[in-house]
Amino acid sequence: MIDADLSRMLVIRAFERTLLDLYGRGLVNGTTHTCLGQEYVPVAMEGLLDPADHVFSNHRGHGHYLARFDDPEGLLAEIMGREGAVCAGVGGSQHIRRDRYLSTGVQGESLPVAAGVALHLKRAEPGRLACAYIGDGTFGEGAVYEALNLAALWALPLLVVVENNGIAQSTPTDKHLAGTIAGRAAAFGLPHELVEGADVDDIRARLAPLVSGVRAGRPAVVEFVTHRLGPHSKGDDTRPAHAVGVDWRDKYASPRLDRLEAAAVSRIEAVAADVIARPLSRWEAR
Ligand SMILES: Cc1ncc(C[n+]2csc(CCOP(=O)(O)OP(=O)(O)O)c2C)c(N)n1
Repeated sequence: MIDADLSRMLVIRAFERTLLDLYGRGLVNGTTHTCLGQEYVPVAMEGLLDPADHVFSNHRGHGHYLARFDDPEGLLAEIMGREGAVCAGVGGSQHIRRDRYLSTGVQGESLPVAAGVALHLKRAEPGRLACAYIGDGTFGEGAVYEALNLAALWALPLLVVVENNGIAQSTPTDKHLAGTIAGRAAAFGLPHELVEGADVDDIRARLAPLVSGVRAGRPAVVEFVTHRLGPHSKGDDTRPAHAVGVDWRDKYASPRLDRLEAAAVSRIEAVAADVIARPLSRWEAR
């Protein structure tokens, strides 16, 4: 039986690897930020969200989109400027809008917007929430604190998901962030949950009460301690080679792989790769 979460994670990973390959071959313009190694975060979170909740994504958002929508073809078309693009090709990698999903490449831009949407939800659709993904480096933006302040003050249904991958572009977290993310949440009286494991079921079980609290007007910060296996964008990584490998067997990124037979994993991986390869070969054939 195919594990839906695992196959979703592997589709995201295949998508990101394909993109890096396409860039390497000069087939994609602009820039892109892949979430290799962080796939489990949005896959776990989507299991706690409702399609009527709002999701605000950032520059590293392909996984956030693909965990919400089963649409690798639409996203690939968007990035490559092909027919079927989810935003008619004007958004590209970082600026996607679809239903209640919105991403931005501008760090810190989304949190005040998410707080505003959370205020609307509180008034018009109680029980719904706004979930915003940010990286550790985005705590360098003042708008983040304005949003946290109002979220706490007005008891907004705002869930802030921090993907703390230990680095912001090329600056390690301990070189850009004084104190801790927990301390910053505490300064506003917000609950903070630290997630260090990568097991999707465990994560959901652990965060379910917190997410219910957010729906009831208790905003919260969830901090995932995660690892970016790929470069910041395309080839710009100053970390040692072992820190940036893209081997899917990395246990930290995909603990579920351990529980499956190698052959079953290969089958799921092949299906995931095929999902990405099919539109590409169709476009190439034209
Ligand atoms: C306002 C703003 N300043 C600078 C940038 C350039 N930039 C893009 S990503 C990035 C680092 C972001 O680090 P972090 O928030 O930790 O997220 P990660 O890339 O690790 O996922 C920077 C400086 C930007 N996109 N927006």
